[in-house]
Amino acid sequence: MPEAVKEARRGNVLVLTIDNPPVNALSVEVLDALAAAVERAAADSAVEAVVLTGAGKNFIAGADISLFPRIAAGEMPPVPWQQYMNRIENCPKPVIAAIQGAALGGGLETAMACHWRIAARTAQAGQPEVKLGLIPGAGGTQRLPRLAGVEKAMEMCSYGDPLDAAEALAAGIFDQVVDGDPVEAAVQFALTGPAVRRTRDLQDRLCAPEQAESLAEVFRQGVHRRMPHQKAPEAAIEAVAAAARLPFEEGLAAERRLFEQCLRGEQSRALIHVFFAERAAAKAAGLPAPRPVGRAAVIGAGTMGAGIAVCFANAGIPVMLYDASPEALERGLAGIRKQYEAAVKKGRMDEAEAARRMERIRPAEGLAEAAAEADAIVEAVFEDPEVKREVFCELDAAARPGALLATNTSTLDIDEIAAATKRPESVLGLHFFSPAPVMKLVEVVRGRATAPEAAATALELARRLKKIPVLAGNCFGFIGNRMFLPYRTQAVAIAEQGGAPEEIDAALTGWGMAMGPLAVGDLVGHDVWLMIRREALRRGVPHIPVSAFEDELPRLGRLGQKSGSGWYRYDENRRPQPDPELIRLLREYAAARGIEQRPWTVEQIRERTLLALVNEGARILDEGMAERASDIDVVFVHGFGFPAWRGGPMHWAEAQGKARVLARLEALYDEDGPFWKPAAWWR
Ligand code: 3H9
Repeated sequence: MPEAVKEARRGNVLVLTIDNPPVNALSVEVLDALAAAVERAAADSAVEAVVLTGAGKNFIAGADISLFPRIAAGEMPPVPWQQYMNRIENCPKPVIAAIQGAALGGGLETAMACHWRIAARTAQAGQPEVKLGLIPGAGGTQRLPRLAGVEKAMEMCSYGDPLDAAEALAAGIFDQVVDGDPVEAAVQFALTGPAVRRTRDLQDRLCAPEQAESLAEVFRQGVHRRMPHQKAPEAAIEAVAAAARLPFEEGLAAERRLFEQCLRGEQSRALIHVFFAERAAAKAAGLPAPRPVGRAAVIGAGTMGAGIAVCFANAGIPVMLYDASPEALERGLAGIRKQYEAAVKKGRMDEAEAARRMERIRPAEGLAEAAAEADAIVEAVFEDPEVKREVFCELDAAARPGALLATNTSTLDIDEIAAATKRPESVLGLHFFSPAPVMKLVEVVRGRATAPEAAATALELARRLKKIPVLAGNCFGFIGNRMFLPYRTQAVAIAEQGGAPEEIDAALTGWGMAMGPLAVGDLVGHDVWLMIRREALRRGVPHIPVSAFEDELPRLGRLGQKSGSGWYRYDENRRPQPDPELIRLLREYAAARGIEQRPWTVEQIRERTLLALVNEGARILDEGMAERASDIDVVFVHGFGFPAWRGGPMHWAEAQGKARVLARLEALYDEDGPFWKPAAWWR
């Protein structure tokens, strides 16, 4: 086995390089080797200083995340993370961190246990543990406030967002940022005979305990808003506040206690599951190498098409944009220009960068002109099968052989669309979510004839667009919308049976969903839902009731937010208000059809909607329409506002116990009929 920590001498300076691909994560072996190497250097009279760095692109991406579930499950003993850091910090000779790329989590903690930090411009410093449901556990909550002050440390540890090199320098975390090789700079610095400056001994950036407590209160309110229901952010705030109140070693003890609590909690198990699920989703076994994509085209310049063009431009891929209506094309381009202007105003990019990106998006006068040079073409025209088939017929005539022909449909049959071409092997679905530049999820939908090479090209392309791709089979609604339909069907059914819309939605947002299912209906628009339901019925999707109260809404002019009313009434700021008129219509509808009215508890609302959701997920797995249960979790976390801290619907269901879910589905089946027929997956 290659050595995890390599040693090299530069005169009297010992350079230690952590070499644990792909990201130098801190395994127990790495930590053992590192601490031992530092201690050997301390005892070696020929060594005057130590430089510590990482091999490859990153310094250290943190503790090896795969250890946490094993420790929590009692499969391995806890790792004395803090002690390893103390062993580095207690070296009597100066230890200098030379940082490139990511110094995240345990990586930043290692850097802070060193006596000095010299970083490249590419470096990033962050304590992202809260995103895994954890807090820093290797002394970060105590050392960071000593370098950057309590406020900055609370911000970094509770929100988890990393700083770039310039920000980390300004915050006092890095001592120097250099343009060249940070190792070279660190060696030169070591030769100047720097002091041994232990972070634990620094006091001047700490504030009074009372001030730390008021800061903590402000941050608690912030995380309640931005990360509701999550426990780790509050624990992180408490641990950082302890740094201002307690001596260093007692602060470490407080951190240990809070870290342990988080590690044993369900939220960290769920968030770590999502971390690995995201990375697994982008991989599929047995696919050949992807084809290169140098140029792209987008057909349709509406909200989706324009958004997808922006994704290409942001990733550095030149893209032609075409719309059959010149006005729509002009509107699309104007909207894109506005987006970039707004990004410049907010300081998210400079003017030159915005101009470069805008320059990559070229309007095309005809579809053939747009398609001719493209290696990948995404169609995003109106969701009408006839229109789409026409577009694909034209694309077939115009596109280069081998070009990827993708449709952004969310509900139509990929095979029907592919049949409009003589090259169905090149056709697949690339289902982006709205707003396309923001939403990370892309469903890559394989039709019956889609060639493995086309799927591989689409996966790689999505990764280049910085998306999280998930492979799906060609069934109605693919993974996400297919599961969302029965979930919403249940929400509507509960409303028809006496539930108040605001109570139904609150039951689910209170559980962690970003939006309630009925409010989502108003957001998407009831004309659109009606179309989706009609398509579902046309395609013979089982257990979708042929009529529902929601179908009445478009006829009543209640299209949702865009018309000012739907399940709710909306004020000019699109804030929802319960609507007595809606309730009257709803109860009338139920009375006319003899639908029995009953009271609904929060628990019953949650059980019915969530079991409908996960049972459909299980059917998708039965049919092989998703590769793995964790892919479904990724779809819901990144496309449908499912709380990541519950791990996604299938993780959540498995955490309840498959047998328990099955028993509840069987009970509902007996009570309420075939809608609840349990999928085989539960057995
Ligand atoms: C922590 O440090 C707690 C501390 O307080 C310590 C005391 C308790 N461990 O993302 P990528 C794998 S918690 C294990 O595609 P990129 C990843 O699974 C940790 N594996 O690359 C993937 O494997 P595969 C705090 C890890 O270039 C491969 O590396 N740190 C870890 O797009 C490539 O990953 C974090 O939360 C890890 N720590 O992005 C940082 N990190 O190829 C987590 C990555 O088999 N990491 N892998 O699928 C990241 O944010 C990104 O990986 C990074 C690189 C930005 C570094």
